[in-house]
Order: sequence, then structure tokens, then C-alpha cells
Amino acid sequence: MNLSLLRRCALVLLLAAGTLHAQDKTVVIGKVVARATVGKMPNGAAFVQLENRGGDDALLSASSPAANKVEIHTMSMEGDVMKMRALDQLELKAGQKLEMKPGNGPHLMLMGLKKPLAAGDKFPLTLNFRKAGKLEATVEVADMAMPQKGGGDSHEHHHHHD
Ligand SMILES: [Cu+2]
Repeated sequence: MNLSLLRRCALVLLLAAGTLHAQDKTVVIGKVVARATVGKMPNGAAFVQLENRGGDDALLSASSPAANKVEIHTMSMEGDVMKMRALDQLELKAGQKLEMKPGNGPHLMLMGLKKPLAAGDKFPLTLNFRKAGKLEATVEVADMAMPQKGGGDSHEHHHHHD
């Protein structure tokens, strides 16, 4: 085997390794939105679109510089009462597509916002999966309806301090 062939083989191996590595990312993150906060709400909510292209996996935790802590919550109706509780993890079965939506089901709770979330803001979010590992996403803040009535439609004027 001459040297140039050897080199070519090494290159092919490197490319193959690169492709394999890319295929490790079995969970694909789609759109991530957070609801704009009103007034001095301490917490915010974010909604993620996930697609699992690999085997059974689970979202274990999340973090963001925008909040002190990010919790995985789920919301469900119990009779007439909307109940929210924290989950240890969010199962994501093989092939499952999960679209978090306001008002029902799982969402990410941004606990202790560093500053109010205004429509148009963007901030990073890290999602930590059991198998897929840590994946980065960008959250876009948008005006979204509140699940319950009570001033959710009123807009506050924000002064900018940049
Ligand atoms: Cu919540």
C-alpha cells in the first residue's frame, strides 16, 4: 500500500467516524417557544417540539441562563381543576414526536427568571437526554394566550435597560 492510498484510507475512516457521530444525535429539537411574561411573574413556561429518531430515550433535565432552574412539568385537568406537577423525567419513546403546547400536557417551567421575557427575545436552552446527551436549542419568546383567564391579554409597556 503506498502512502497516498494509506492517507486516503485514513480520510475515509475519519469521514465515516464523523457520519457515525452525527447519527448519534437521535433526538431532533424543532421549534422552542416561551411565553412572554406579564409584569413581574417570577416564572415562565417554554414549549419544545421533539422528535426521537432513535431508540427509547427520556428528557432528564434542562437548564438555561435565563432562569435559576428549569423544571419539567406536566399539566392535566382533574375535574375542573388544572393541576401542574414536576416530573423526574419525560419519556420519549422510539420514534415518538412530542409537541409541547400551552394549556395541557408537558412543558418546561423556567423557575426564577433573571428578567421578564418579552416577545422577540431569544435565549439558549440546554436539554439533557438519557441517551442523546446534551442538546442546545434557542428559545424564542412570543406572546401566547394564558391557559386560564385573568389579565393574560393585557400588554405592559417595558422600558429597555440594555
Ligand atoms: Cu409548570
